[in-house]
Amino acid sequence: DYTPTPDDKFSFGLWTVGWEGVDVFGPASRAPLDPVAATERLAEIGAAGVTFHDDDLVPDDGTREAVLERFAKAVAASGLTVEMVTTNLFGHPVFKEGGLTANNRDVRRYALAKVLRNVDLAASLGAQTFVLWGGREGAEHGGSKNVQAALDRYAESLNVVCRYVREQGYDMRLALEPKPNEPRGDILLPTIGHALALIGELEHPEMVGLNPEVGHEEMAGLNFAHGITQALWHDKLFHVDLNGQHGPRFDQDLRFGAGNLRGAFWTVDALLGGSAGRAYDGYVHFDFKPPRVEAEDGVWESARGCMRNYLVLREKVRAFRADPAVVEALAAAGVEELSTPTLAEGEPLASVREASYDIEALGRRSVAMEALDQLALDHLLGVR
Ligand code: GLT
Ligand code: MN
Ligand code: MN
Ligand code: MN
Repeated sequence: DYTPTPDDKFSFGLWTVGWEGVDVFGPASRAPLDPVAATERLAEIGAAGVTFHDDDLVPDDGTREAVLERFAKAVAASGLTVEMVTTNLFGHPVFKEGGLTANNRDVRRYALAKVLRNVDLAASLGAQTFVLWGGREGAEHGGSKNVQAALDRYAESLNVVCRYVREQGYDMRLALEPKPNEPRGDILLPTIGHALALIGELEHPEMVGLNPEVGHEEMAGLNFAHGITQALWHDKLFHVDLNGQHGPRFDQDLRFGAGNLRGAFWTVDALLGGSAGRAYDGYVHFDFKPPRVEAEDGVWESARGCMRNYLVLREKVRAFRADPAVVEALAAAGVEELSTPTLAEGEPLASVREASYDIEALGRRSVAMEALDQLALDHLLGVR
C-alpha cells in the first residue's frame, strides 16, 4: 500500500517542509515551522532521515547551544537519523558575490570558517555526508570573475575541508551539488560533469562526490538518469536530491514525480542500478518546495506525495525489469551486446582494421527500440 518504512531510507531537509513560501514577488504565505515539530512529523509520515543547513536550525548567537540540545533530543526521540548537514553560503548579503569563490578574501575566509564550524556540528550529530551547494559561486557579468582563479579557490577550500575532516578523524564525505543558474546568472560547476571534473583535481578525490538534484540538471535540459548513472560509474553518487521540474525554466522544486514523470521513472531505474549496473545505496533525499499556494495541510500532503511516488515508481520499475517481454525486447534491441568489449582480449588491431564490414546491411538493421520504450510506457501508464 505504498507506506514508507525506515528501510526505504527517505529523508527530508528542514528547509523543504519548512519553506514559508517567500519568493521574488511576495513574502511568506505560511507561518514558520518549528524544527522539532517538523522532525516529529517527518518521523510520523515514515521518513528515516532529516537534514538541515546551519541557518535553518542554529542561530549564530547565544541561543545556539540550547537550540541544538533541544533538537538533538527530539531527533533521538523520533528515531530519525541526521544523515546530512549543509552550510548556508547563499542567504546573507555577505555572500552576494560568492562564498568560497568570492572576489573578496575576507568573505572567502568567513565562508570557510562557517563551513568548518558546521563540519564539527555535522560530526557531533553523526552525519556522514556534508553537502556543498554553491548557489552564489558565479557571476552575472562577463569579466567580473576570473574563472580559473575561482576554480583554484574552490579546490583550495575543498582541500582544506578534507584535510580538516581527516585530522579530526571524522567519518564524513563531502558532496558537491551542481546547478546551472539561479540565484547567480551563471553558477560555477553548473552540471554533474563539471563537478566530476573538478573532483579529479583535488588532493583527496576519494572523499568528495556529488549530490545531484533532478531539477538542476533538467533546468539545463539534461537527462538526470544519465547524469546520476555516470556519477555511479565514477563511484561518486554520495547523495541525491529528488524533486520535480517541467523542463528548462526557473527551479521549481516540485514534489518528486510531479513535472517530468517519465524522467522520474528512469531516475528510479537508475538508482536501482538499471540493467544490472551499480545501484545507489544512500539516503533517498527529497529537496522540494511545497507550492506557495498550499497551507500547512498541503505541505504534508506534498511530502507524503514524494515518498508515495517513489514507492509506486519503484514497484513499476521492478515490474518492468522482471517482465519477460521486456527481457526479450532488451535482447532484440541489442542492449546486452554493449557489454561485450569492442576488441577481444589480446586481439591484434589488424584484425579489426582489416575485417570486412557490410555497412549497408548494418545500416538497415532493426534496433527495435520503440517496442522496448513502449513497454516501459505501458508499465508507467499502468496498463501492463
Ligand atoms: C538550497 C538549494 C538546494 C540545496 C540546498 C543544500 S540549499 O535550498 O536550493 O538545492 O540542495 O545546500
Ligand atoms: Mn532545486
Ligand atoms: Mn534548490
Ligand atoms: Mn538541492
